[in-house]
Amino acid sequence: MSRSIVVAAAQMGPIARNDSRKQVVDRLLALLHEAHARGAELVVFPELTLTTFFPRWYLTDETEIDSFFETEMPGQETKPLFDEAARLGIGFYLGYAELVLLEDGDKKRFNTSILVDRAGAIVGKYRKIHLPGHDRPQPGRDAQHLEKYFFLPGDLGFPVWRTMDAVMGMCICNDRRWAETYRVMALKGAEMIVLGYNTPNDHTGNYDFDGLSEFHHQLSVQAGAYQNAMWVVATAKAGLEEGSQLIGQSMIVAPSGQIVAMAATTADEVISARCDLDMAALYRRTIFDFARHREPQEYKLISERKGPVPPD
Ligand code: CDT
Repeated sequence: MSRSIVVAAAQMGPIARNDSRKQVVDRLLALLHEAHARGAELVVFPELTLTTFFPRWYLTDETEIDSFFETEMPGQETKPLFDEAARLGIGFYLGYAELVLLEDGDKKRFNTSILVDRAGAIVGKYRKIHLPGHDRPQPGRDAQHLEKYFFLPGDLGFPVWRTMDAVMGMCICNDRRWAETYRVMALKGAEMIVLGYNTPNDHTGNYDFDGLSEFHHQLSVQAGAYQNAMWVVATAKAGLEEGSQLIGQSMIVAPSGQIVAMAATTADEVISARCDLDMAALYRRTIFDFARHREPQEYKLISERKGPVPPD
């Protein structure tokens, strides 16, 4: 008998700087209910779901910066989402800004996601490894991208979990563009990767690139899914947010690399699909039978070298 899971990507339209957590969580609850009506067992929310995409601004006031972060999960404002999802028996992925308060009074900040099972228990946490952008404001840019300023690189690796009758992994936004993200989790047996993203369509500042933002998003996710024989569910925060246009195109991609569902708007929108998890096994028994065909002794540079060193 084949194993399958009905998954929904709960895309969100823009969140304003002054929107309260309660306003956002109310929207998440509405999306959760729609996903439930479609029979979803797992709902994937975006990256930094609970606030506007604040890394576009160079903020220096500590109290203001902290206001975008969560010190506990669930906290008072997010608890209704956990409770309702558990009542409906739906698991979910949620991205948020995580503030870790250390005993010596110091702070660590991460761009984080959690995976919650159908009983409402957090089964896993991931902290974004590939942080794009800069660690200081760039002159001449309308919108900054200061993830390296606000966040530390993730320190939890790329774990995977056996949950909801599948082997699942997580990543966040820019991670989806890096081949290593998928391959490391594929080597741990992941059958499905879930991720959220905020992708401004001016993110390189080069108009020739930026016109291809949606294409590069599709290319990255479809290649990751196909080359690693896994399902990938990618959910956007989209639309015109505080003057920055974020791409939509939330999508569910099969191990064949085919897009089986895609959002048609840049607003709050649920898409869903029944994902046959054994399809991953089929591709892994054939073209991507890693144990038979990979030649890892030839790949050592990938983990030893960070940037390219061309010959003299
Ligand atoms: N959030 C995030 O990682 N966004 C990046 C675009 C910005 S790169 C300066 C992405 O890869 O989609």
